[in-house]
Amino acid sequence: MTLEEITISRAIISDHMETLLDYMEMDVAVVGGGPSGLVCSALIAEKGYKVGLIEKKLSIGGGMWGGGMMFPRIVVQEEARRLLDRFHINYSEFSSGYYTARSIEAVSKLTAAASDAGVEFFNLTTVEDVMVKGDGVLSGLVINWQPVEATGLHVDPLTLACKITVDATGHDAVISHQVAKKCGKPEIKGEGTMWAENAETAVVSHTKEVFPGLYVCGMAANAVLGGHRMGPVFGGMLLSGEAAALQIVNRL
Ligand code: 48H
Ligand code: FE2
Repeated sequence: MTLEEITISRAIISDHMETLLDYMEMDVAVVGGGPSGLVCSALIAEKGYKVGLIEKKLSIGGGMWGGGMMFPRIVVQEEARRLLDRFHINYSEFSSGYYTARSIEAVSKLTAAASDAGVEFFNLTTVEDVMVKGDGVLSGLVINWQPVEATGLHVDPLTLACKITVDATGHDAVISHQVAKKCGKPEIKGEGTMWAENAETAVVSHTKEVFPGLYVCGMAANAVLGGHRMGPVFGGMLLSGEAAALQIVNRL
């Protein structure tokens, strides 16, 4: 067989362009491919919904790659151990109720699970604004290529429609801030100081719809609703992603 460059190029463009056109309308758009967004998108897609995960960076995984201060390990507490099992992430017990896992394995397995569940990934894509029309519901996302944002080029964006959006953009809670700026709500309470135990409980109870059509999960939930930070313990991120998925699946 001969390999033909133009066929290779056509294959890439045609395959992804078809996907992009298909995902101009989706059930759930999860913004941010960190641990909470990965769990959330995997568990919704697993139920058969059309889920797109939009991530501005080249790689999926958010802040989990780096573990704690670049030691590539995460800690997961007893309450979330079942999710490590659920996603086949290996771990060992450090002391009673504290488990350590390798951050690279954790990211890879969550990404593989989301992919297997049918999540479509749109990396290098930044959500720069939201669509909210007369009914006051967030019904779409305004997207652009990340290099356009990074280089400051004046290139107008495109828009896609989604029934539900999940702000899983981490500490910056980018989508919630943008909605608050343009629509006057939700109120952004801001993230608190380091207080792991409190933060880990709060991140799950803060996982909710904060504006019609917009849910927050992961660190964004604590940033919007005023929770503390927890450092490199990741149980709360996994549990928050799961909590968001359960609420959204119930609603769809
Ligand atoms: C597309 C975007 C945009 C945008 C941002 O930070 P993350 O890992 O988020 P979580 O909440 O799943 O996990 C938080 C965890 O990593 C963490 O930081 C913890 C536990 N910290 C505790 C502490 O004390 O510090 O991932 C968010 C993702 C990133 O990959 C961003 O690139 C992406 O969202 N993102 N994607 N469009 N506008 N903004
Ligand atoms: Fe963090």
